[in-house]
Amino acid sequence: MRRLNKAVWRLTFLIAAIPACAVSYWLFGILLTVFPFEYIVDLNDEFLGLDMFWLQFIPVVFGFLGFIVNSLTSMSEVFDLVPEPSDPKDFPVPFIGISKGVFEMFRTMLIITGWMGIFCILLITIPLCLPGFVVSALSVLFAFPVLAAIDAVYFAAMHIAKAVDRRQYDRNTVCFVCPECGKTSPRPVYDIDGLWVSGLRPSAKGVLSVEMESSTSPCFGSKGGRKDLQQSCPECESLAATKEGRPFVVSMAGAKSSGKTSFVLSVTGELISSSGNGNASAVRNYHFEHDSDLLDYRSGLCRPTPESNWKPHLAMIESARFVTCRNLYMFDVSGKFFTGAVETDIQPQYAFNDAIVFTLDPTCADPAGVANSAYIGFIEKYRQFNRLDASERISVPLFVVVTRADKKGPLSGLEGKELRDRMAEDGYFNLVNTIERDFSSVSFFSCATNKEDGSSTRVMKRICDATGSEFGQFFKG
Ligand SMILES: Nc1nc2c(ncn2[C@@H]2O[C@H](COP(=O)(O)OP(=O)(O)OP(=O)(O)O)[C@@H](O)[C@H]2O)c(=O)[nH]1
Ligand SMILES: [Mg+2]
Repeated sequence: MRRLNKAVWRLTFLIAAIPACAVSYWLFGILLTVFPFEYIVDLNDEFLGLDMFWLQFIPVVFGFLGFIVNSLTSMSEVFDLVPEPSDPKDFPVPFIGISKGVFEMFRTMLIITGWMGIFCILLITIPLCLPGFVVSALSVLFAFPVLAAIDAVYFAAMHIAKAVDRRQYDRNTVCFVCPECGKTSPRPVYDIDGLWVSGLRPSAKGVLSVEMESSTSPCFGSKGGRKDLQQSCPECESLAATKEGRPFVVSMAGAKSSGKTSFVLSVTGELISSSGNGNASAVRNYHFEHDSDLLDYRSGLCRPTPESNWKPHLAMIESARFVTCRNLYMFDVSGKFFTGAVETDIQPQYAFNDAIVFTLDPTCADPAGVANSAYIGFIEKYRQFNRLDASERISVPLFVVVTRADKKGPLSGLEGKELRDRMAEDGYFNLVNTIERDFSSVSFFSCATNKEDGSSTRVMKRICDATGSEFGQFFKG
């Protein structure tokens, strides 16, 4: 940045000198015809014999060289000029240094002109210094439009960069989900130099800085440090090791032993082992205990989810395709939660989930009855939580996932409309009917959730695609 600032600074001198030289050339043509400069023409006619072009051109070259030597080389120190732009630590964006240095630069140019004028007073140096004086004086004049143009570029660039940054920030912080308490807030609280602040935006000092009580934390784009600032949940105040990024939230529902946890572990397990279908640089579980759950699951052990469970399964996806981390939240819950026997009904994700997965075990005793009562238990809580009455349709899409696809049965191998119709004919009529009345978008899938055979991730991809989420690319379809 320091180099860029310096380059733009020096370029300004050079750019201003170009029109100054052109006008000087024209001026020298006039000067050579008036007193006392005709003597130069006389001298030329007598001794040199150059034509008019060279007589006008040579002083321009002298003037230009004099101006450059004075303004850009170490000569500038002798004449008390300012050869460097302001400290780029204060002005991280290249043009800001120039913009803020307008007066410095103008002063510099005036001093150059002044020195040239002083030398001109000594008559003997007129042929050498007059061109320098003329070029310098004109460069001072031309520096103004050049600086105005640079400032215009700077302001336009600043505006665009700030708008992009603002948009990215709004988009990425529109929903912060706390990995600890599972509650959502519009954005996390950021730790800036020991001070907790709740909002950030690009500063007047530059798009690379945060404008708050501190101006030290860069925030712009992928190189920005905002997403790396320590964040905490405004609700429970616990520190969150997540990086800023729009999350994707899935709520699990379904009867006991219907395969909710298996589905979550199958999806997150494959997400991690396939590195987000090869599209992520790293994927990992946020909570360490979910790593051991995954190991158990892989060895064929999937314990019933305790009623007290409230921690979301959070898979953190880092990908060069996105400027910030992407977090997949899957809220698993005990099947008992839907029986009415459990009092704890704080399921904050119901307010902000992007999709709902309802698992159904077609191989248990009375599968339709079991699924039906679990669904009623779920929908009552969901409507109650969101204060929706029974006549209102829910716009969040619901995905019915029939598990145990590895076991032969009337529903195995079916999907979509075929599965839906078979279910409607095969004892699940009430369930299908109620679900379609409650939700405006319902899809039907079947998979073997006890394995990582790609069937769960295929469902997950369809879920992401159906909701228009960019998470779809992390799952094999
Ligand atoms: N064969 C087979 N077994 C499955 C499948 N899905 C789940 N299971 C088994 O069914 C049992 C219960 O699965 P879970 O995933 O724990 O069910 P759950 O819905 O989370 O149950 P709760 O947490 O008690 O509500 C586990 O032993 C799983 O291994 C499947 O697709 N095929
Ligand atoms: Mg479970």
